[in-house]
Amino acid sequence: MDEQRIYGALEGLKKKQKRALSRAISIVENHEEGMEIVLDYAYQNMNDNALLIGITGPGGAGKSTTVDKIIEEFRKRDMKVGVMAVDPSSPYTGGAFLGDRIRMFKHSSDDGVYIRSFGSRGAMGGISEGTKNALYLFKNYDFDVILIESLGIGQDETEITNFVDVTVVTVVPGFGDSVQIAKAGMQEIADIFVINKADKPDAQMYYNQMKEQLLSIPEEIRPLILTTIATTGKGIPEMVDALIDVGNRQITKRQQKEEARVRSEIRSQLLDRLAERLEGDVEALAEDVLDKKMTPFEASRKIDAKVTIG
Ligand SMILES: Nc1nc2c(ncn2[C@@H]2O[C@H](COP(=O)(O)OP(=O)(O)O)[C@@H](O)[C@H]2O)c(=O)[nH]1
Ligand SMILES: [Mg+2]
Repeated sequence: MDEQRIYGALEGLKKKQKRALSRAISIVENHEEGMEIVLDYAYQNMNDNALLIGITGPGGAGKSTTVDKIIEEFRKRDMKVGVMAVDPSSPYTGGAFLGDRIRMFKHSSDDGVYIRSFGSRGAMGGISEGTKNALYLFKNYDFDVILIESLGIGQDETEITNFVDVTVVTVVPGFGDSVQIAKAGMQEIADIFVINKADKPDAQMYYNQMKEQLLSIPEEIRPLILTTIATTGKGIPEMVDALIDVGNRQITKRQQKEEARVRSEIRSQLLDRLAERLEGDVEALAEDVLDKKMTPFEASRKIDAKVTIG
């Protein structure tokens, strides 16, 4: 274990140095030796100060453009912003699309903004293990807002709602019809629908359709619908007002969300560990199953028995 690297990162986290945050995220993302030390520390020391906002929706809807503009708006209000950009198609080593790179560069001289890009590494949409862990690291800092941009158009993203206070679903005029949106379960996860690209001619019609569709949802839990033109910034101050407003109301749900999260968190960590530890047995017995010496059921019972004995 590179102790210098691990303890250096911890020291830097304590001092809230951004460089240390980048390093700690790399340690965790790359499963470097000593990552448990970093994660245990981060979990024990995280604070609950930041408003957590998830922005999800289909690729090309304008999520990154919106994030860029809401960073500026939060900065005008003197709020510090951390951004996690999660995109399965972006390269895994902290890389980013060219557009994201330019956006990140733009804010790189601002000490009140930290942006990090994540590939979601095998996870289907939603957020991966590495990203969840990185969120604990972000929560060691003094951000007033943490934004998580993730790619998604359906059930896979329901998970994100348990990690954030406010879930925004960004769509564009013409994206699916309202029935498709309902089918994808987006109404259940969205606290706010943002119809971006409101400069498109069919935007008003789309807005009306969506409004109509959402009428079937009881008013207390009905998602807001906002319209934006992210490229020009139209609607962005109103969107930030809504994020803060809805966010402050939803903070009361944190306890409930944590209860849902902790169990699935332990479970997924455990399954990862077991899968890693038992990979050799799976490989070995797979050969036996292929050679018809045993059924897959016997193979799993055999491995199960081994785990039980410890
Ligand atoms: N016409 C129009 N184009 C937009 C708007 N917002 C974003 N775009 C463009 O849509 C494309 C995809 O934007 P991006 O933010 O990368 O989408 P993401 O994949 O959801 O993050 C880019 O070419 C943007 O310039 C908008 O409000 N109107
Ligand atoms: Mg994007």
